[in-house]
Amino acid sequence: MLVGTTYLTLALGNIVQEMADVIVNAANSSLLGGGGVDGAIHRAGGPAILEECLAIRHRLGCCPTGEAVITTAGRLPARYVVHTVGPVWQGGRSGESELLRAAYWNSLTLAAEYGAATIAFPSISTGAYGYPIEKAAPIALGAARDFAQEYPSFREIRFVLFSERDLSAYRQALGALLPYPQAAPAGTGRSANPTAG
Ligand code: AR6
Repeated sequence: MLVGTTYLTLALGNIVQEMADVIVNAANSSLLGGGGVDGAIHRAGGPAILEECLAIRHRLGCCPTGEAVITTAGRLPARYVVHTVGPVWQGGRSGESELLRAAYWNSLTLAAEYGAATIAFPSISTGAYGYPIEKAAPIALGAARDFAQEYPSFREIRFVLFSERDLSAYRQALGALLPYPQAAPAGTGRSANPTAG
């Protein structure tokens, strides 16, 4: 889907192999590494990434849920890794959706500040953190669409899914996503953008 000047795309693959200015890590608050995406990024990227994470911890402390920090990408093909912390799924009534959206939004903001034109996300929170992928996919794609609508920073925002099942959940969510703002009905002369008044 094209939103403004940004393509929102889906791919099946391993995030560590993505050619993009920025890849995003599904990290935890400690920034010390872990399993899943986090383990794969630190293994493939080498020790430079952890060293930079340690320096960030030293300077700023832990990374709260919903926020993001940035390091270089060590041996990975990307230029930078944005490390963000998604929420642990607790049933959906503990602010999980807002925190998940914030994780995407803050990652995009930080990557844009570093001049990235392409960014690749894994499906944050839907592994060890247990967020149901059918609920997470519309939030991920909605955040990307809204960011692309507001800022022309990215040429491509890519979602890299690790299984056919995950890809199909994102495909379904992308199909249901409305381009934003919607085209104004012919002849009304009014914008259908709800925030445009
Ligand atoms: N490339 C793309 N997607 C992947 C990859 C990969 N190499 N590996 C797994 N996935 P998770 P979370 C998918 O658990 O839920 C870590 O221990 C996976 O199938 O990596 O945010 C951290 O240190 C799933 O759909 O991240 C944290 O403690 C999605 O990526 C905690 O896990 C996210 O799975 C974060 O949990």
